Amino acid sequence: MNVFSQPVHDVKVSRLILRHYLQELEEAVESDIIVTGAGPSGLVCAYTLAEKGYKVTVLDRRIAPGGGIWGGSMSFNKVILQKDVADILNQFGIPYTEDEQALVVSSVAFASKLIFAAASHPNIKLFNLITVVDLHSTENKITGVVINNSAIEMGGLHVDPMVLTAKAVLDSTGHDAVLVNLYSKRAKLEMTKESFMNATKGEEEVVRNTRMVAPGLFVAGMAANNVDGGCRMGPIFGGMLLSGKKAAGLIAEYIQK
Ligand code: 48F
Repeated sequence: MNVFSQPVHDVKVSRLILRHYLQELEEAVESDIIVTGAGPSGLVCAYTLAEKGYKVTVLDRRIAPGGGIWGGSMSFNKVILQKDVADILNQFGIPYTEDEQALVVSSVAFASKLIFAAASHPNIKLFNLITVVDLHSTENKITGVVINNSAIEMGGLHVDPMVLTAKAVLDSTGHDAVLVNLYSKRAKLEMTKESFMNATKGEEEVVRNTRMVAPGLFVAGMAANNVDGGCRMGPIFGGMLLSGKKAAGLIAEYIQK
């Protein structure tokens, strides 16, 4: 007697994957917001906008979204957050321990809860293994991104990319600030570059530096400190969460206008 009453043959596996993936990718050709970089700031921004009813596409070049969260500090898989963001941890169901007036969290629980919230939200399409290689522009506004498969990019193959469009685009690519750097190649933009490590300063600055860089192009997370010269910081994440929230508010305001 067979274990499975309805065996799934290889042909069906291939057909279902193609049908459902390509349907999602086709829907992502036009969204309200494209979030590039599924680290903490990007995931929180995407989720906050999705909760407001916006259609959000999240892209990450790596196989596993979550950015710099997973490894904790020097591979010790704990991260630290300020008590002020306990409500955000509660919102995502992330368990924490309070110690010395700060919150200690498992980096694995933190990353996976944020990813799950975004990946399972009906208003979010999340694609891994997709690299943003350029920006799309219409009438002096940023109106989308140019994408390619990460393996094609890594292999240096000459394969033309594809465009996804949106009303606004977020650069949450972390230290590299990829989208803002691409923008600055074509248009005049002062970039100060990230400063030395100082968590106390950097955590304040990352929220202050979260902003619209050019019409339709927003920056959050470490990318924001790279653009405006804020400090680098280690495995402390309150600023990243608040930066994502702030970016969501700014983007919603821009789209409504
Ligand atoms: O670096 P990352 O986690 O961004 P973040 O939200 O958070 C920073 C912290 O993790 C940490 C810190 C803590 O205080 O300082 O660094 O600013 O995640 C950035 C994501 O962007 C993806 C990358 O794979 C990562 O998951 N990414 C980078 N470049 C591209 C990209 C690209 N060109 N296309 C798509 N994704």
